[in-house]
Amino acid sequence: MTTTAEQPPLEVPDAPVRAHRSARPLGIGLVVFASGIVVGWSVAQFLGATDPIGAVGSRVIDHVPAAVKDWAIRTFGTSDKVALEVGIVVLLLLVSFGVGVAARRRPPVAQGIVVAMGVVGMLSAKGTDGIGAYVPALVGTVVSLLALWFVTTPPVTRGRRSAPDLVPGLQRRDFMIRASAVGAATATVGAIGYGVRSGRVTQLNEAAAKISLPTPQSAAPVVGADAAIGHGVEPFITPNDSFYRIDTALSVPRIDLADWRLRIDGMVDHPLTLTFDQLLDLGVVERIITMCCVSNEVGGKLIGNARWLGVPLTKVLEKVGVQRGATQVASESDDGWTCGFPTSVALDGRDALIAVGMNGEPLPPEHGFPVRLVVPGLYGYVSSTKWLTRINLTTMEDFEGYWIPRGWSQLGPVKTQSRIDVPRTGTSVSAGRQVIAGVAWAQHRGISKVEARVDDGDWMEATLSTDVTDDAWRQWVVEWDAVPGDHKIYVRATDSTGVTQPSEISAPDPDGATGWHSIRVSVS
Ligand SMILES: Nc1nc2c(c(=O)[nH]1)N[C@H]1C(S)=C(S)[C@@H](COP(=O)(O)O)O[C@H]1N2
Ligand SMILES: [Mo]
Repeated sequence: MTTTAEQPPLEVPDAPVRAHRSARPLGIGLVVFASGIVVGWSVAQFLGATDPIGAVGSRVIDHVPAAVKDWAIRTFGTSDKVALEVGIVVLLLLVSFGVGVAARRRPPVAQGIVVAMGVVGMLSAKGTDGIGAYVPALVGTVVSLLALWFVTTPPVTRGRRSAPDLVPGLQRRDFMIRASAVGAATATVGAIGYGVRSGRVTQLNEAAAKISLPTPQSAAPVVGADAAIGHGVEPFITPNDSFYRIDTALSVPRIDLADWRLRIDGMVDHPLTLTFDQLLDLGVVERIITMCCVSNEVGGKLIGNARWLGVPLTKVLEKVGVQRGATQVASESDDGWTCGFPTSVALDGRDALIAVGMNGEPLPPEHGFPVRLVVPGLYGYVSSTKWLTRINLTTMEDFEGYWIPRGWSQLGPVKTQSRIDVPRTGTSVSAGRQVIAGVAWAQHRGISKVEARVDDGDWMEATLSTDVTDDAWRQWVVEWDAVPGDHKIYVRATDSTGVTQPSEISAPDPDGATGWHSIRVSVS
């Protein structure tokens, strides 16, 4: 049988009533939290401050045990932030339910939970925007408390009593009316906040797109048609919109160029602060550099190759005068992320760049607008700070970047790797002449040889795309006479120092994955 609120169940009271009970506390809790969160978020937009949910998310990202974060990147890849957001929503639903239950029985407990959540929001935003950082969560908490009071306080004059009370003395109908009113007010404030935010993002994006970057004093190497192997291998240059993205920022920092400064200090003779124009005045060069993430699994896609326009890091280091004993070039981003690498690497002649352009455009916001570091031959986690605001000369002992206390190696030279893009694993191909093709990389050493092997056959040496630069990957292709059956195909690369990739697969943690990539195909 079915029951409605107007027809209290008589025959089987237990089950349906419980269904009502569980729906209603959730309703109360949702109204209470949604109003506070949405209003808090909107206030943050008005103030240009960190929003409480974003702040909590960032704290979770920064304080979650390294193993959990590694697992999240492994499991969800570049969708790890979506996973976190889903997690936050699920958690809020649970807490909402708790508040709803408490509101019915012990109102002070419900108020206590709301205040506790507000305090978490305030503490999470601490240190981001001065005193203003606390305002959004504070306003949100007050709104949630008012909403709690409003939707759970019975009206003075009692109406007809036909349905079980939601909270002692409060009927479902009263609750629905009040919840709708709170909902409408919340939606209005939220829409205004959203409008403010979209307006600001559009304005910053337009300003960013408008900046004209100078012509490089030294151009990137020319990429001939022979650098393109084709056959469905990933292109030599990765377009900006398909370049992998890895960072700890829950929402992409949006930086106003007029406010941006780069500070170079620490163990230097003449600390320096540069505006964007002053940085560009030092002169830019363009270089093709492949960047990859240390979290990339064997065969993974956390790698991309771009033409980077930037000021040579050495120019800036010469200007400030690096002091003897300053063994580490540490750097810091607008969102508080840090990393560092040996000064000897910065000064060994490689094209480390303070980059402002990517593939002929200003850096996209996701990839560090307005300025980031790119260092050939080092994994991103030790070198390629996006939204760069500070370069700090220090020692290897005195400073550890973001990922180091989380269990990753302090040194992060890129390991030689190779990947099979064609055929795709798990697919079937027809017998006869087929190609096996992919990419291989050993940034700053260069790739000298790639070989592929079918089952336990002989290694077949691949044809390589033109050697454009040691700092970029190379595409490779092997022709293969495919015979019917199920096959396993392996690849291995040799770098220009003559070292061939080891076969054993090891996990990315702590300093980059090793091992031969392999795929399975069936030939018919
Ligand atoms: N500010 C900031 N910069 C950062 C990171 C970050 O989390 N925050 N992640 C680093 C890591 S681990 C990598 S692999 C590269 C990725 O750069 P991309 O997102 O442009 O591909 O950025 C690096 N720079
Ligand atoms: Mo990374």
